[in-house]
Amino acid sequence: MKKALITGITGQDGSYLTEHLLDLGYEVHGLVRRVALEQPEHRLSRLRSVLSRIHIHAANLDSYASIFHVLSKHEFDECYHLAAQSFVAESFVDGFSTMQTNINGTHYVLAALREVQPKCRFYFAGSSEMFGKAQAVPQKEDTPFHPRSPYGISKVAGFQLTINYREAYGMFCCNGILFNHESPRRGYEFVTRKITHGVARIKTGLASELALGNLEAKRDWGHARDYVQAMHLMLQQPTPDDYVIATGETHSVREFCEFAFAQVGLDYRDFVKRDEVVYRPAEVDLLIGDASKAHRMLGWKPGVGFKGLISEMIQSDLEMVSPAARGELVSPGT
Ligand code: G4F
Repeated sequence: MKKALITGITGQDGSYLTEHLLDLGYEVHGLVRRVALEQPEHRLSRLRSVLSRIHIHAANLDSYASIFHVLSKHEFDECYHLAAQSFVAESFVDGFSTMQTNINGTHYVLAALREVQPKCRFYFAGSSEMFGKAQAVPQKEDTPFHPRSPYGISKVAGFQLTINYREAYGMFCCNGILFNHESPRRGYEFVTRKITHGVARIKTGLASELALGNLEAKRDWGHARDYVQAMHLMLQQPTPDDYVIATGETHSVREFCEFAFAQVGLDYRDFVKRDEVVYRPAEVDLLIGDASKAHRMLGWKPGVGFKGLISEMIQSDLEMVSPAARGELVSPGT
């Protein structure tokens, strides 16, 4: 039985990856901050259905010693490094801790692996934010990076560290360059969930408006459940490499709103208000990925499209805010 370690196991991607690996027969271990163990109801909620089948260890990405301690006690075949400060807007507020967690945390995991189990295969959660002010459309593996936020810069550093450990020490290290991926498990601070949860609250009378920032930004949005499968496939290849994971379709935040509100028979223009506060000092205007290398080499393809993703998120949020609101969707998406 293969053993995998997931940092960031409590998040959206960590929870879907855990389920995927358990389905494949893996023994799954996860690193969580000690505070998560003190508040399991809240902090481990995405793992509720699998908690009895996985192994949780307390460790902190700010502490090399705590990571080393776990890695020296258990041997792993694969390590998925997903933990990060992943909210781009927050990285403008506190760039220092974003850098600390995302760069040093990645370096600590790589250095500890090299020290105690250099044969363990390593996956780094790179991001399309690294393309930032995109130098080509669509973006693929050889598109130059031009990050536009402390978060994007921290991910470029993690990406380069991963390549450096591969080249310098011969370790099996892969970068996934994942474009935006969402689901009903997405945090409420990200725009997709903010919209679908907002739509559900408005539809059920719990709110009357939704305040958003830049509606013209365009993103390539896929389903997180599809994207974790690509992470796993990268670590099953004969040689380590880097892959763009994306749907190849782009939509504006405005289009997301339009479709999401229409799903419950509403017009977004009647409810969406402008909020200056959530505009960013530097924006990433257009992201659209070319995942043809992943199609070719990994046999990976996204399963859920833009409309299907939004439908699933709206349905889930309707059920969450009001169980009586089941079946409110105007028409299922594709
Ligand atoms: O949902 P977002 O906060 O995601 P963003 O910044 O694209 O980052 C996400 O995807 C990356 C992959 O490319 C990940 F690496 C990263 O960790 C994260 O998962 O914002 C999307 C867009 C932005 O252009 C933002 O300005 O939506 C715009 N937006 C407009 N109004 C808003 C809002 N974003 C948020 N969070 N909240 C708003 O009210």
